[in-house]
Amino acid sequence: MNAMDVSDVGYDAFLINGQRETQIEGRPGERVRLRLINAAAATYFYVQSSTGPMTIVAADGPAVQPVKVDRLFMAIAETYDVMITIPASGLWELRATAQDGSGHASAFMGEGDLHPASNPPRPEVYKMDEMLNLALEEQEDDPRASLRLPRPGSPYRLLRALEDTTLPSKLPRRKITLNLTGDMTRYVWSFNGKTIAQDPFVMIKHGEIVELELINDTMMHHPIHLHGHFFRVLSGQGARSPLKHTVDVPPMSKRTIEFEANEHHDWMFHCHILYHMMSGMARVFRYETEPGIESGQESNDAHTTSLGEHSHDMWFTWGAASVQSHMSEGQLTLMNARNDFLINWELGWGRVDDFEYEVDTLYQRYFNPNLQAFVGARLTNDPDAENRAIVGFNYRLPLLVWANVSLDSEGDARGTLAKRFQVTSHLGVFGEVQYDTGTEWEWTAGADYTLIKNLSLTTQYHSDYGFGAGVLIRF
Ligand SMILES: [Cu+2]
Repeated sequence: MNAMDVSDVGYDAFLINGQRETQIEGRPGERVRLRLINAAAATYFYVQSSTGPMTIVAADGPAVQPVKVDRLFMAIAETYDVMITIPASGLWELRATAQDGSGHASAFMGEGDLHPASNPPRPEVYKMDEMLNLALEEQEDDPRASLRLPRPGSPYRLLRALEDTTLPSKLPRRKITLNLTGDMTRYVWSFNGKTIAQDPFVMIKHGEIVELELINDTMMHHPIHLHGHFFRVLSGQGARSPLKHTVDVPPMSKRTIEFEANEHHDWMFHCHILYHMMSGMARVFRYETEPGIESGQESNDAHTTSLGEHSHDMWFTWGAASVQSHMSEGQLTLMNARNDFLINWELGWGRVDDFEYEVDTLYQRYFNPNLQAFVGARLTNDPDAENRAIVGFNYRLPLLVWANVSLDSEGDARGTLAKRFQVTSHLGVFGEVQYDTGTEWEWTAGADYTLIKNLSLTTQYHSDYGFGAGVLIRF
């Protein structure tokens, strides 16, 4: 997966009310109130209507002062009510385009000649400009600045509640900062670097105001959602700050929200990209025990007593294997947020008299994206080596060069430098050079071309096994 991917999951289709194309009731000339609900598991949408600007009249339920937008950026779990007028003649389109530009869903109104809606420009996945521009435009005095971008941000600065939403000033305040953290390569998402399993609870007290500062340290948007409370999104509307239950936090940006802690027990707080939530980007806001109120822990309500599937980091497996004319190499991994069980192999039969193998079976501890340490066994039939125990670490150097250093029970040391470079979205090149005090120098270099998600063509030169080609399978 590319580090700059816009979305995590590639989908075959996008749907409105279960269909790629749907017809909305409404007669020519009629004014229609549409309730847009982003019910996707992992997709932000840009919504545009060919009838012209849409008038937002409600956000996440509560009404807001009417405000017009040309293109509406909708985070997962957000809802907006918008007003549009169906023109006297013609077939008009409301289009929801996936943020990554991979497709759209359409709802049509009226009848006659088609007036299509448009897509925003596709994202430039290899450039940071888009994120940077959005972050900068959101700082402008003009609250519409970020909405004039071809790929606009959320319209929060335009959202104005109908009434004063100020919270009682006599209540005590608690300020909590949460950093949105994650590692797309490893696919672990968290708050403050910890998954919900590692750090489940944020303790709050009934009768206080909780101010939350959400700082996004990642390269993705995250739709952050709180159960059971409406929060005020503090984005320049003062006393009329809008009430929402979900807020988009753009890459390398921050949002401030506040709410009155007027409930009891436990409330889920999580990224609404469901794969992020399940990988750990979630917390439980837990009310401290109050006299006369059963605490969440003692309650019989299963919802509050147990973290359920969030109580442990999820395990998953993946692997990659090349089968080539001269050799095979690959890896099988069983992992959760911090732990890996790995089998790495390199088998060769080109240019050597006998089939050779080296297989590492390792337990690896993941400290951070730059550092992992491992211990395990190395099995080989190399005449210059024998089966042995090994211990070592991986360290990520600048320019994404990986260094791997290990020591083994026979007293040999090994150092490896490896680099992979993605030339285009399909073509990658890689190289690796290794020195072992026992078996000495070894190096390899090659290229692969991605055909489909699970299959690439690959070609590789190896200093022991020579040149060959074959396929690379990911599973
Ligand atoms: Cu997320």
